[in-house]
Amino acid sequence: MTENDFMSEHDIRTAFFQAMSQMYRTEVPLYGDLLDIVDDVNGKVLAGSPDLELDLRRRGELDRLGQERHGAIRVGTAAELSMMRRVFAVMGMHPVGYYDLSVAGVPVHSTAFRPVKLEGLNRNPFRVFTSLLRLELIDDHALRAEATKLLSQRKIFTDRAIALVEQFERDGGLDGESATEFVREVLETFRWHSDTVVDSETYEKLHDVHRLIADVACFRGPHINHLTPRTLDIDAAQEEMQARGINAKDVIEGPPRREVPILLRQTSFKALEEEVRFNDGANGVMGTHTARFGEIEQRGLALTPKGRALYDTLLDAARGEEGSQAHNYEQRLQEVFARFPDDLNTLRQEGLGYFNYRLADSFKPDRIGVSDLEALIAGGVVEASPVIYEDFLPVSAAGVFQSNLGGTEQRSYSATEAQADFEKALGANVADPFTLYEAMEAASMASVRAALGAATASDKR
Ligand code: OOG
Ligand code: NI
Repeated sequence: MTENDFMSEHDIRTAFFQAMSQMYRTEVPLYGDLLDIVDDVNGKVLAGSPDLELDLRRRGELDRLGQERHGAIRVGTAAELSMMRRVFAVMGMHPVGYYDLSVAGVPVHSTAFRPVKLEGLNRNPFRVFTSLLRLELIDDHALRAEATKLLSQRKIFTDRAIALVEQFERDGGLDGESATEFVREVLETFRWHSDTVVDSETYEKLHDVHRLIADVACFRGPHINHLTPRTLDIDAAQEEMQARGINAKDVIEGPPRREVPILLRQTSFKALEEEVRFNDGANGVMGTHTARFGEIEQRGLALTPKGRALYDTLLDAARGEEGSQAHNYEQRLQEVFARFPDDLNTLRQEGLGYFNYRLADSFKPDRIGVSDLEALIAGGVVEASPVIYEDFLPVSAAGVFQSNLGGTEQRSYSATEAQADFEKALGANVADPFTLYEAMEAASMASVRAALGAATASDKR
C-alpha cells in the first residue's frame, strides 16, 4: 500500500473530534449552550475588530477557531495510559508537558495529548488533558487494593480499536475505511456509562477517600468530562453564562484581562449531579455522581521560561494568604500584573514571549537595505505575531479539578513530582512545551531570513 492511500492523521483527528463533540452534546446538553455563547461572542468580537479578524486570518488561526476544543479524561493504570498514547498517535496527538497535581490535593499526574507542529495545530488543535490516578498516594491499603483490583478487571478499549492501532503501527497509516472504523471504535472508550461497576457501599468508601478515585475506579471507562471551546473574549462569555443562569464559577482562572492576552484564561460551570445506578442486588440502586462539567477558555501569547517565571511569581503574589477565593481577588490580580509588560513590542524585546515572524504583505525586495531584525520590524518589513499558548496551567487545572469534583475540601499529599514514573507508565517521554514553541519561532525566523536572502540575491543580479 502506498502512503497516498492513508487518511492523514489530521483528518482522522478532525473526524474523531467531530464524533466526540456530537456525542458530548447529546450527553451534556449544556455543552451546546456553551458553544452557542462562544460562537456569539466570537462573532461580535470579530465584527467589532476587523484588524483582529485580518490578523487571525493571516496567522491561519481564524479557521481553526470554530473547531478548537480541549477535553479531559482520567485513567487508572499504566497500561491504560500507554494504550491511550498509542491511540492518540494515530490522530497525530503526542504527549506534551508534565503536570503534577498532587501538590494541589488531587492524586493524579497528567500530560496533554496534542498536535506538536504548526501545520497540525492550524488544521485542528484538538487537545486532551489526560490524568493518571496515583493510588500509591492513598494511605488506606485495603482501599488501595480494592481500587487496584477494580481497575485490573476493566477493559477500556474495544478489541477492534486495539487491532486498528496495531495495524496503524505496522503499516504506518490507516486507509479511509479503517480510519472511519477506528474513530467509531475509539469513541466507545470516552462514552459515559451511568451503570457503575460497584455497589453503592464500595462507591461510598472510595468516594470518601477521594472523589476522583470513585470517578476513575467505579466506572467502565474514562468518560470525557468536559470539552472546552475557545473564545476571543472570556469576560464577555462569562457574563453571558451568568446572564443565562448558568452556574459559572466566580473567578476566571489564570492571568487577568489585558491588552495582549497571555497564556490561558478559563472559567467553568460547576459539575453536573448525574444519576447513576450502583450494581447492588438484581436491579441495582440509584444514586448520583459528579464528574462532568463545562468550561470556556481564551488563549494568548505563549511565554518563554523568563515570562513564565514572572507569571508564576505574580500569580503567587496575587493569590497570597487569603487565597483566590477573596472578593477582591480580580482587582488584586490586575494590580499585581501591572508589572507584566502589556504591549507586543516590549514583550518581544524583553524575551517574555514567543513570536512568529513573517514578511509583511507589502514587502518589496527593493525596500531592504538593513539586515537587523529590529530595524526590519520597525520599518514594517517583518511582522511579529504572538505564538499561541497550546498547553495548560497547573494552578488553573487544580482549580478546575477542585470545582468540577463538586467538593470544596482541601487535601494535600506529601508527594514529590514523579515525572520519571509517569513517563515509564506512558511508555514514552513527554515533550517539553518550551522546546516546541522555540522551534516554531526559530522556523519562522529561518524562513524570513531565507526569503530576505533570496530577495537580496535577486536584487544583486
Ligand atoms: C482535568 C482538569 C484540567 C484544564 O483545562 O486545566 C483541565 C480534569 O478535570 O480531568 O481540563
Ligand atoms: Ni479543561
